Amino acid sequence: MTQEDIRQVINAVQALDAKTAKEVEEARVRFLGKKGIITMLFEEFRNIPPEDKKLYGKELNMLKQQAVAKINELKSIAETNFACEVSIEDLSLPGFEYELGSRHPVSIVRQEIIDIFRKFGYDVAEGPEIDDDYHVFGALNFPPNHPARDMQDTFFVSTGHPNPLLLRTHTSSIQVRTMESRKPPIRVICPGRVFRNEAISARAHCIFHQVEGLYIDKGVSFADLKQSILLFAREMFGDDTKIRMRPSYFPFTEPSSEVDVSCNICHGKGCNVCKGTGWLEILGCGMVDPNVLEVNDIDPNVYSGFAFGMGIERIAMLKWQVNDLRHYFENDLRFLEEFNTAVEV
Ligand code: 2U9
Repeated sequence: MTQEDIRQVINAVQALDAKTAKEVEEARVRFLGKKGIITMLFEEFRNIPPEDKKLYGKELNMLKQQAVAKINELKSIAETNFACEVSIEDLSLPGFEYELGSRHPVSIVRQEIIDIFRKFGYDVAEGPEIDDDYHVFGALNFPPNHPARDMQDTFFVSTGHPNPLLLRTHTSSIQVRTMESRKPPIRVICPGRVFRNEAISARAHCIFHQVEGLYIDKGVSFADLKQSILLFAREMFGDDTKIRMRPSYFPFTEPSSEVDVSCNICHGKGCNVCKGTGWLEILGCGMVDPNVLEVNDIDPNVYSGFAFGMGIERIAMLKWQVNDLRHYFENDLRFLEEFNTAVEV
């Protein structure tokens, strides 16, 4: 290789002309490809005597930079030309495809739950994610030393005063705020993001989403609760769905119950998803504790009510048989694209 060889290649690069993307790619391969002219000159550089290496090295590097710049310039001109040609010369060609996003599975299930309860006459209410101890615990009959009020279970934003700020651990605080601003009858559904100080695993996360509901009126009974949950379960999981209620405990409801639906995969026979039981737990519920009504200025001798709460991720896991909660938070497109069919335009 001589300096004259390098100069000739520089001239050839400067004179390069390529109109289409294909021609540009051919030029790139000719000069910069694995066996391209410039690549070969770099190969020959190894045999240059040490005293000439500095001079040749500098010129070769400049040559490569010029070639890359030229190819990039030709490429962008070719792309612009192509776009102009297409729009001017052939209007019948199909348009460029836009990649449409899709709804997140949590949003899909959230909307399904809301739509069902809207049909039952419920309004939707939202509230702050950072709330105070009174709205999250105090007004809901949590005793002062309840473990949920501990730093290990709740993320506190401020401490050291009687009503500290914290990240809500459930959306019940929205129902409390609804009772402050409205008089019964109240029929409200409260979706939202909640926070609990939990180690992240396949079955638990420190952030998840809930939908809770509250119905208060004169003469609301446990039978109303049971029928409402049954109708919801049938709308959500199919007409032949059965429910069963197991006694439970929550500070804000008395009596309280956990609700299972019949497994819609094995129809009660027992499978992996229902762990052989034929039942899947979907929500908790109960009659609003009279203390809660009283604290919120509603006379428990006149009014009664029921409330329920469910985790959206849990329902979505059952619906699509997702076995790891973390998928919902990692934004991996391979997971999210599974829900592409649900796009509404
Ligand atoms: C008021 C009165 C009562 C809301 C309720 C549940 C039962 C419940 C859990 C389900 C799974 C939370 O996401 S989860 O971990 N919730 O079991 N929630 S009753 O009761 C209320 C709310 C507000 C004023």
